[in-house]
Amino acid sequence: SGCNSESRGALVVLEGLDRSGKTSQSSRLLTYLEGLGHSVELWRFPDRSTNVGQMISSYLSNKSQLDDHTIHLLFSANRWEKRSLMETKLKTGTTLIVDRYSYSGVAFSSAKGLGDEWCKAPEIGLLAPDLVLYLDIQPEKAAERGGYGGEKYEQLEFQRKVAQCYQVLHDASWMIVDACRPIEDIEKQLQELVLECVMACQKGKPLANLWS
Ligand code: NYM
Repeated sequence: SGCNSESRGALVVLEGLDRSGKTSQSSRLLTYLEGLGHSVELWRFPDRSTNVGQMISSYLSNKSQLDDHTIHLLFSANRWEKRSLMETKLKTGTTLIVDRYSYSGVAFSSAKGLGDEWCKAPEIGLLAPDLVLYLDIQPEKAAERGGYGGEKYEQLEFQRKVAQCYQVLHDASWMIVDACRPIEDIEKQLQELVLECVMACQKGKPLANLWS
C-alpha cells in the first residue's frame, strides 16, 4: 500500500429521499473526480439493465404486482449480481459513485412495515461503503421540487415514513448533508468529503462487508 498501482478505489454511496438531488450530485462528483484524473464510474441501484432489474422496473412502474418480501429480495439480488464486479473495480483502483444502495433497500421496505432485521439480512456480505452521503431534505421540500414521476413510493405520505426509517440506519460511514442549500454549495461540500475518502482508500483503508 502507498504505492499507486496497488491502491484501491473508494465505494461512495449517495442516499436520500426521492427528489433529494442524488442523481445530479452523483454526476457532478463523477465529472469532478474525472477532472482530477481519477479512475471513476457512476453506478446506480436498482440497475434496471439486468433481468432482475427489469422485474424491479416493471414493479416500480405498476406494470406488475409483487409481494413486499419478494420485491425486497429482488432489490437485494440486484446488488448481489453486481457484487463481484464491484469488488474487482474497487481492487483495481476504480472509485465507484453509487446512486442508492442497501440503505434504500432497508428504508423503503421497512417503511412498508417489514422488520428492520429481516430487511437487513439479505444485505449481509455485500461490500460496505467507505462513505455514505445522505442528502437530507424534508419530505415536504422534496415534494415541492417539480413533483414526483409517478412511480411506486413517490408519494409524500410514504416518503415521510421512509425518512424516519433512514434515521435508524446512520452509522460511522454516514455524512448528513443539508440538501436544501444551493446546488453548488452542496457540490463543494461533497467534493471535499469524497476527496478525503478517496485519499484514505488509496492509503490502504481496508474494504469491509455490511453491516459494519
Ligand atoms: N428502492 C431502491 C427500493 O425500494 N429499494 C432499493 O433497494 C433501492 C435501490 O426504488 N423510489 C426504491 C427507491 C426509489 C425507487 O429508484 C427507484 P430511482 O433512484 O428513482 O431509480
